[in-house]
Amino acid sequence: MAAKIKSVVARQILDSRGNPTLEVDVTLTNGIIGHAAVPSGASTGVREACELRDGGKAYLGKGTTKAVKNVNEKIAKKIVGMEISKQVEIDDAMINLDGNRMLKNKLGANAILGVSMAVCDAAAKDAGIPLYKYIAKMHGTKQMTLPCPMCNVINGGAHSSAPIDFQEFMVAPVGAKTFSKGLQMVTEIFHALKKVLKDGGYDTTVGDEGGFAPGVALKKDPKSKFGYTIKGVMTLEDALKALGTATENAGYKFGKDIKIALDVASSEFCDKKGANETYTFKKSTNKTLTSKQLVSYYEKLCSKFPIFSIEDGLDEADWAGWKVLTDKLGKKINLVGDDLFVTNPTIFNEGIEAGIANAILIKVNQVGSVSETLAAIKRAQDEGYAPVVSHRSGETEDTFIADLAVGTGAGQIKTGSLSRTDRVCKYNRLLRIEEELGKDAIYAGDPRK
Ligand code: 2PG
Ligand code: MG
Repeated sequence: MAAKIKSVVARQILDSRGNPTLEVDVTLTNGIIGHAAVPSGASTGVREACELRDGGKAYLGKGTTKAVKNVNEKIAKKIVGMEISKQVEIDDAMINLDGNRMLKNKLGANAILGVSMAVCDAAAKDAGIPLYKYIAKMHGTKQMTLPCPMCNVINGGAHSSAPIDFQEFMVAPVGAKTFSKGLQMVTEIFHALKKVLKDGGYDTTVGDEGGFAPGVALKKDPKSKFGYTIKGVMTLEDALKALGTATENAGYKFGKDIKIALDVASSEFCDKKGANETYTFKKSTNKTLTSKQLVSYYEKLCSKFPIFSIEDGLDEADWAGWKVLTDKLGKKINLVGDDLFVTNPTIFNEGIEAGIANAILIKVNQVGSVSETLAAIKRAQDEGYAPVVSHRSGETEDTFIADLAVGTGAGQIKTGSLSRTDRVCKYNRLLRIEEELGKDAIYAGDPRK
């Protein structure tokens, strides 16, 4: 018989942006301890489950001591004594205690999620198997795979000060034979890109997810009182060209070995929501486009560059625009709903009914529990939508999502660039899983094959 929960303890820690978050230890009657830490977003969907923050002065209002207290007092009282293998029952007990399944705003989705992931970790340890295998068992996965990584090497939008409105420019090693070879390819491209940017006069500081955040290119000018003048400003298409140059310089074929995924995160620059949406490139040209014009722009970009995936191409409320986008590009391109679906099985069902998008981003903290996350992935897999497991821009050293991607056989993961430990730790965990699986380590490869 599976062990029971003996104690649940949360504490406040810091995330990769220096904001508080919480981590949770779940201790079992047999002494096993499960552990988890909670991520946090910047470009959040309006229908995401609620992240409970303290408000007030400390930590600029972002403290999580109320969420910590909710775990240590209310949640612990409710779930101590429950059998650790009952993930769905434990998650449901917490959700019912909160009373709001969609928002989880009483206890906080961050409080519930921390416990839910720590429960999953403890249950895997209690079962004596690695986390990804435990998740595979719970999920009924027929074929575990090492996911194709989408590595965010240029950070724009809300994640950096770069004058580029799109949030993420990702390289994906679709032509690699194994995960580790793919990781090597994108890592070499990351370093080649640094040189391309430096040679172009751009600085090579990085944004929130460890990708470069190029702004203005400078050239030496002895006549200027600063010693430099501006040579150019990085545009969206410059960024895409730089990815191509870096790929070729690293010795790989752009469009064959490597393809591009974009997270436009368009809700961040949608001016008018609800009907007749317009979008203004506020960080760059200030140009305003209608949904239809933006869709035409994507068609143009896809004909010029090897783009295989576009996330949040239109605003979360612009469902009419999403229908146009899906009809125009859905056969050729992965159209990923992030803010659109917020990993919520109910909202996702509405989207499936409406025939919009063909892929869903999976973020554990958008919905706030492991069992609901697995339900969203299952629904996607049953409906032929591609699930893309994802980190948040605020991350910790927790690597749960690497195991989640392998265990569910999702096929794709996006977890940032090839720098900063909060990003790289997920890739490193995938390398260890690949080694552990040995000849059974199947690389998912090209998501559109
Ligand atoms: C996204 C994510 C992760 P954030 O929009 O997909 O890259 O960003 O966590 O800020 O929502
Ligand atoms: Mg996104």
